Amino acid sequence: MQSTRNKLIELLADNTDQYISGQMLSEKLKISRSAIWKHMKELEKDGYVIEGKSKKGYRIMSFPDKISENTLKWGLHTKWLGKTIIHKETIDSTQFVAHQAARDGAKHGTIVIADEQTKGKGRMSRSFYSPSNEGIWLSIILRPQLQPYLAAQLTLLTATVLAEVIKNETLLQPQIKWPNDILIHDKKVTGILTEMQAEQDSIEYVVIGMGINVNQTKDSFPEDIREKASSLKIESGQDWDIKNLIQHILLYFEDAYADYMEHGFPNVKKKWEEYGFKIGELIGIKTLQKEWDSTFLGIAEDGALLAEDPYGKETKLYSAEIEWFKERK
Ligand code: BT5
Repeated sequence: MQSTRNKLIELLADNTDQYISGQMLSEKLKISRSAIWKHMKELEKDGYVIEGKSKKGYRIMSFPDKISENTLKWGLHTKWLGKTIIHKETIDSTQFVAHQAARDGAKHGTIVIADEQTKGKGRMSRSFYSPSNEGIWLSIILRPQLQPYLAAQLTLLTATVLAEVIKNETLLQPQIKWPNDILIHDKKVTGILTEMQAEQDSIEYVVIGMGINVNQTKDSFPEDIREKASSLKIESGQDWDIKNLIQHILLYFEDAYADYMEHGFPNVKKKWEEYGFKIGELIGIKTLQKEWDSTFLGIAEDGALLAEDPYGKETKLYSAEIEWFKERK
C-alpha cells in the first residue's frame, strides 16, 4: 500500500507549477493540516525544497539528488516502463530481487534499482562490482510475447539503448563488444545480463540487468579490473547525474522496445552495427569447445555473431566470448 508520504509527494509532484492548498491536501490524504505540516518538515529534512505560502499552499521547488522511487518518477516521461519502481539502498543483486518480484506477479515494466549491490552478478557466475552511489545497477522485468529463442535479441537491443544514451548525454563514443559489453576507449563501462523464465514456446518473464559505471574514479575499481574497466567520469572528466541518465535509459528503452515488437530485429541490427566493436577486424573467439582467430563479420539477421569457423567457412555463433589482441597481452 502506498504510504501517506508517497501520496503527498505524488500530489505535489503532479502540481509543480501551482500551489496546492493545505486544505485540499488534508482532504485528499484524510489527515489533519498539522499532520501535513509535519510531513512537509520531514520531506525538507530529506532534501526536498518546498515552498509554503500562506493563503496559497505548498509547491515543490526541487527534489533531492538521491535516488528513490519518488525522485526517479519525477520527470520520468515513460508510458509503462518504470511505473512500478522497487528501490533499495543496499541489495545483494537487483537480479535476485527482480526474479522474486516477477515470480510474485510484478507487472511488465517494473524496475528494480539499487544504490549498491553486494553480490552483483555477471554472466556464468562471474561477479559484477557495483559500489554505492557511483553507478547504475538496474533490472527491468518484461513479459514479452516472444519465442524464448529470441530473448537474446533483447540483450542486443539493450546494448544499443545504453550506447545511444551514453553517446547523446555525454558525447563520448561508446562501442558494443558482442554481445553485451559497452566499451569506451577499449575499456568496459557497462555490462548487461539477460535472464528469463520460459516454457518451451513462451516466455513467462525476462529480467534484463544492466550495470553502468558512472562516477567511479580509477582508484575506486578493484585491482583485478582496474586496467580493463572504466567509468563515464574517467572517460569524460566530469560527474554525471545518475537520476537523469536512468530516466533517459528508460525512455529510450521504451521506444526501442516498441519498435522491436512492431518491426522485429532489423532496426536493432542496424543500430548495433553502428556501434559494433571490431567489425571487419581480426578477433579471438572462445567457445566451450575451442578457441581460434577469425575476422568478425558482423551480426546475423537474428543477432548471432557472424565469423569464420577455424576452417574459414562463415558461421553463426550464439554463445561465445570474443577477445582482441590488446586484451590478450
Ligand atoms: C556482465 O557480465 O558484464 C553483466 C553484468 C550485469 C550487471 C548488472 S547490474 C544490475 C543487475 N544486477 C546484477 O546482479 N547484475 C546486473 P560478464 O560479461 O560476465 O562480465 C563480468 C566481468 O566483468 C567480471 O568477471 C569482471 O572481469 C568484469 N567486471 C566486474 N565488475 C565490473 C565493473 N563494474 N565494470 C567493468 N567490468 C567489470
